[in-house]
Amino acid sequence: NGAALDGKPKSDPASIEADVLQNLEFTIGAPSNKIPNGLDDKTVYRGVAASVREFLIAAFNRTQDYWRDQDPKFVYYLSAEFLMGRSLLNAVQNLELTGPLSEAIKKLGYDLEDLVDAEQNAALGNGGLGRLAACFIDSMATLDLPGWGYGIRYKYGMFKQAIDAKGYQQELPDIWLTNGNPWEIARPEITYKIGFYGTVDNFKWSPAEQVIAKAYDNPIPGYKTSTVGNLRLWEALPLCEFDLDAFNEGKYDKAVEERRKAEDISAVLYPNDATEYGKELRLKQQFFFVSASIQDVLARFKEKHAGDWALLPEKAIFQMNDTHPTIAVAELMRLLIDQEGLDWDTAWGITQKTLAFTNHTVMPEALEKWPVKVLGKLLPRHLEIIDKIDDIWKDSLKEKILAQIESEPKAAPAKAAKAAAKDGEEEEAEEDEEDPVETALAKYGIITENPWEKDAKVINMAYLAVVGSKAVNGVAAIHSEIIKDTIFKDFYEVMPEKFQNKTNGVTPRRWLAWCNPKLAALITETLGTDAWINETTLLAGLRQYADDKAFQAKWRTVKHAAKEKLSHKIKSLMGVDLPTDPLYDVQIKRIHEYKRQYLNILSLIYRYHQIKTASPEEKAEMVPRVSIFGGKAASAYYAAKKIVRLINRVGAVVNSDPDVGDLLKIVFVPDYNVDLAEVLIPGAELSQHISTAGTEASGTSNMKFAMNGCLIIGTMDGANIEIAQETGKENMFVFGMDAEDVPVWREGKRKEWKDYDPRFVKALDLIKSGTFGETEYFKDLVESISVMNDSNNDWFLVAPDFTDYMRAQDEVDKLYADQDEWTRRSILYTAGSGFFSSDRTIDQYAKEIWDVVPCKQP
Ligand code: 26Q
Repeated sequence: NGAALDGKPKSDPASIEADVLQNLEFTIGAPSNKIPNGLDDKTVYRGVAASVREFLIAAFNRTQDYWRDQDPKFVYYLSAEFLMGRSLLNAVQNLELTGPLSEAIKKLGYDLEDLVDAEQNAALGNGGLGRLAACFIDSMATLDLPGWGYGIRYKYGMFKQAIDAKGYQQELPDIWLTNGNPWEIARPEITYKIGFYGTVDNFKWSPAEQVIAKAYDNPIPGYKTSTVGNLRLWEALPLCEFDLDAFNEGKYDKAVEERRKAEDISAVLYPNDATEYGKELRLKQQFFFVSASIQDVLARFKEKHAGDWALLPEKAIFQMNDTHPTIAVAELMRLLIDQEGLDWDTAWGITQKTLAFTNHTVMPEALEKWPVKVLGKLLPRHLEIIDKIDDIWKDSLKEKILAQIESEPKAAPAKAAKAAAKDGEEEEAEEDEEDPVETALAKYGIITENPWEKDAKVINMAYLAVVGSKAVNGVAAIHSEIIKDTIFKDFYEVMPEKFQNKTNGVTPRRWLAWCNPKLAALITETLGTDAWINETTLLAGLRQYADDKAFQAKWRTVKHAAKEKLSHKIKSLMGVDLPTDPLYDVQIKRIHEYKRQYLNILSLIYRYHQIKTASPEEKAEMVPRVSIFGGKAASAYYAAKKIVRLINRVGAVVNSDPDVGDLLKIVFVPDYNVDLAEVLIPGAELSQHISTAGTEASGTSNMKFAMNGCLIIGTMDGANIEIAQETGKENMFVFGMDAEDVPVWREGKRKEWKDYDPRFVKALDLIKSGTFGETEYFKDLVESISVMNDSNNDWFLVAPDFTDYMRAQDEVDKLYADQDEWTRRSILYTAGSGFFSSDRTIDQYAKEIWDVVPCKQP
């Protein structure tokens, strides 16, 4: 681009066109006789991406130079997952290059939209937590906050899902780097050594194995700012490329063995969004990226402030995204003590000011607990450190506990008095008896007995994170309350000041402005400004038009166009024709029992039965519906896989039944991912967020749907509650037990309950009697929600919530028949969604936890 004398490429269409041609020829190496007209979209995409990359890098370099020079406090977002999706359109829009770039591309004989579709989707995450990290770094850049994301450059991301002819989920590897990745900058000069295994002698760790972590930087452009942040991802490489001796001896396998072992660490994302514990490779991954990231930060800190470690908490804060990076507590301690020579107390004081922790789940089985044996073998020095943290932590509570025991004479009778009493006389006599203080302290233990295995201790990583952090937060108001009452109750009681809420948010750029350009244009036209893209609270200005019939008509036209786009997408992916007049009902998220896709499909089975038994008059009254599902089941999660199959089987039967016609269509979109979400969400009119109350920490797609004017049917769970507050609870189809009812039900009421809804029974009967085939296969799935059979069944309350769910669905149908009222509510959803911008979330993190302030180039 003849660039960059002033560090800024030229952005007029002609310069961009010339630059793309240049890149096609020299960066991509396309055959010159085929430039520009004889190339496929994939190749042209690469040429265009190479040009956009120049703009990104120019602004990236200026931002990073400025930050290096200004030396502000940085936040480092440590996350095992960043679910980025595609980058081209986002980069072009954020850099405000869309106009001239489209023109240049047109001149070359191509279309920007087609090129956007040629990009591979960067799926380095499972679902909500990974996508949240991606939204957060977008907002950090947009708010000019000095901050980097740190994670793993997985060679294979989230598996690709195919659905076979019988309706089974099939998992295929996600080979996303085959065409190269134009958005990353390899940094072969930035490497760190990461050790594993070995021994500890007098506090000195000698690892038996070492690998190299190599940095790749991914520039993250903000919107309406010149700030471009950074996502630094680590790749694992062998310390020694090649064992030449082994090679010379003819042992070729051995010669490459070390390479393979090292590369395994960053090879593949664990595709289970709940549990995968005890797997040493997973712990290796966690330590690998955490150690590289902290070493990197400390190295830069030392360059500026050699020796002045007390200053570290004023220059850096690490936000730990769930427990996945919580080995950071021990690693920061190790580096400060063993490498930098600090004493324990100084290091511990610094550590506790430099780390913060976000929890994303209350499901007990999803809380990471590492067997001491596994962690101690892989990271022996870290085990020592964790052990000492555990001791010191419990010691620090002793006085409090003693006081508590003394003040509750009934709870701990004679013993407490004795323990508090004078001398050692009794001690000997009592040797066999438990010390009441020790007993009371047990529940605070970071290292505890494994409830599932005798004599096998585990490290509770969430407890380690809570103790090592300056702040602990949940991700929605209700979730932040629940963690204080349940999993962290004891910790909350002794340090209430640490606990906070930070309700999640999503970037309004990707999730409204860029994915729904027609709606965005209508909003901008109506509000008279596009400032809402960064100031989403301005969306509230739409409220005054909610009753305006002319505006409603425009709103409907836009929604209809999005439904058409969605229908085309499904046609091209699955060959299925979807009519665009019915209500578009969407449930897209990971497949989980707690998310209750089962409840949705059961109600659809009953709907099918109703259609089959309806008179022509009754049929004429029915509200036609298209039901769309999408989501991946973890590969070893059998119940989830059966639900996927059930949805597909029901869809196959319903869609081919001539009695049904356009009254009901059920599709399961294979391989749900970020770029599909960008089409599904704008096209949806109703979305389902129907988790058992108290189980979904927040949910974030609910926010995306709300922004796009999609109504919600949902439980009072996670962020649904706050969305209802912002958009009007009367505008949401709320149903089901709430979080306080659920435990009461589980413990008592269910035992007497026999009031199955006859429609629920009918739906199950249809499965049992073979309407969808495979009765044997679906047998245990059916039994799992049959409360009567076993008091442990139906943990997620599908049966007792069914009746109220059906009531809410009836309301949906009724309201859809009144298009003006439906549209009015749709407008109110978008108008009320301003709070759910990740800019708001990140601003709160910055002010209330991180103490990081914007640093913008003049
Ligand atoms: C753990 C151990 C071993 C292997 C994998 C994992 C693992 C990986 C991913 C555990 C959990 C996850 C992802 C969890 C997740 O996505 N949680 C969601 O986070 C969202 C953002 O806060 C919330 O909105 C959702 O409610 C929550 O389910």
